[in-house]
This record gives sequence, structure tokens and C-alpha cells, in this order.
Amino acid sequence: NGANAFTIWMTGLSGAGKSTLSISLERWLFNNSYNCYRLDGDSIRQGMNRDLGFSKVDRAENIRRAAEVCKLFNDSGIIVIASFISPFSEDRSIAENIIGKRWFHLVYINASIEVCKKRDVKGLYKLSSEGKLKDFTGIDSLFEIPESTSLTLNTEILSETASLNILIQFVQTIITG
Ligand code: GGZ
Repeated sequence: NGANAFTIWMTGLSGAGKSTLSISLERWLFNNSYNCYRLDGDSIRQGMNRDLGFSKVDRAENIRRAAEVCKLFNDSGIIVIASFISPFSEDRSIAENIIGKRWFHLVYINASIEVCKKRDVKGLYKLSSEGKLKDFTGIDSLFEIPESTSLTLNTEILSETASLNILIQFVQTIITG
């Protein structure tokens, strides 16, 4: 990675705001003439990782493959915005090692399980509470809160615009080194 590209890796519960913020950040980078690519768990799981489910082993493989793709993009000079629940510390740390510590920036999109349940944008929390969705993160599958992050955004307190502005400031500090 000689081109100074890096990966913004967003972790957080389903409904915390990862995809929303990553799409807005992608737009900002694009508008400011930066090459970037967005990798999202939801879409990667429909293509490259459609053979994977939500067991601990499958999540680990999902994250490993995603991180390898991030590395390839970064090597080619493209900034990556990766948004995956990535609930396990061990898997996040494997991702960091694949991408390289220098180029991996962990951003925790923090909203409590109660708030995510209330938002329930996709109705998955309801399905899970009815027993129709197994191993759902925050309900019957663990989310390990990251111990150390490059940035944490509390989307319960911050508006979408406020979160985005902080995220953009953070990315600008990485870009200007
Ligand atoms: C967690 C699930 C599950 C289960 C389906 N657990 O909010 P979404 O809907 O649009 O995005 C979530 C996505 C999670 O994929 P990731 O690749 O980010 O997960 S991980 O990093 O843990 O591998 C959610 C949907 O898939 N979804 N079933 N059981 N999320």
C-alpha cells in the first residue's frame, strides 16, 4: 500500500447507523475527488459471501474475506469504507492484521440495543423476538463492545448530520496525515 489509502471499518449493531453513515461518507469522498469504495455486510452477503450464515465461524470467515478485499482495494490506492456488524473482538483484530494496523481505522457506531430495537428499520428485531430469526446480534448472539477505537459515534445522542461531520473531520485528519 504505497498510495496512502486506508480503510474506515465501522462496527456496531444492526440499526446503529453504519450503512447510512457509510453512504454519506462515500458521497462526501466522491464529491471531494477521492477514490473510494464501500463494502457493506448486507450486500457482500448477497454476493461474494452468500455461502455464509451467522454462526461464529461464518461471521469470522465473512470478516476475513471482507478484510482481504479491503486490503486489495487499499493496495490499489482506493479508500475503503467497510460496514460490518463485526461483533467479535477477535475477528476485528484479524481484520486489522490483514489490512495492516497503519491503514485500519476502527469506528464504533454506538447505539444501544433498546434504541436499535425501537428503530427496527428492517423488522429484523421483531422477527428475532418472535423466534423467527436465530443468532441475531444483540438478541441471541453476542456483540462485544470494542475496547479501543479510533472514533466512537453515539448515534442516540448525535444527529445524522452531526455524526457525519465528526466522521468527515476524522477522515480529513487521516488524509492530511
Ligand atoms: C445479524 C443479521 C442476521 C443475524 C440477517 N445477525 O442491519 P442489516 O440486517 O441490514 O445488516 C445486517 C447484516 C449483517 O451482516 P454483517 O456481515 O454485517 O454481519 S457480521 O459482521 O456479524 O458477519 C442484518 C442482516 O445482515 N442479518 N441475519 N442473525 N445480522
